[in-house]
Amino acid sequence: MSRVTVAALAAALIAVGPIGLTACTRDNTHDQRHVQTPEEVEVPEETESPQTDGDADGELALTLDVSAEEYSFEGIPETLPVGTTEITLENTGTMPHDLVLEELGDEVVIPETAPGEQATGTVSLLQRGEYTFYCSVGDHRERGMETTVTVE
Ligand SMILES: [Cu+2]
Repeated sequence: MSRVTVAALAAALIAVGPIGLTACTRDNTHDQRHVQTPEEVEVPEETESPQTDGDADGELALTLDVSAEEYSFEGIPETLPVGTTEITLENTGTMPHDLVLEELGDEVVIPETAPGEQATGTVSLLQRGEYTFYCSVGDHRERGMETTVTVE
């Protein structure tokens, strides 16, 4: 082996060395980023999960058939269970009627339904207490189309 060959090999090794170290450093940096990213994503996912599996799309607690005429509702019981209740409103009167829940911001449970028609809607009563259903058409509520129920 001549001195020239040894010197060339040494130069080649020195030249390769830094490249190899640089490659390793870059890999480590990438590895750390890959490890951190899933952890940062998993935390919010775990906190969101309990919020999405509530009673929103759960099973119905009760199914009710209610009729409306001038000026009263029939078929709304004095008590309702906590949970989601499906209500089918049949308008047996001669004027349009709807069914609105005063609590929850006057939520429309059943939109205005014409005489002889029926419609179905759901209402989620997730807290115990007193709730008032009424008809928001004209002065129907003042004329007696309201019913208070207790959710328990
Ligand atoms: Cu009405």
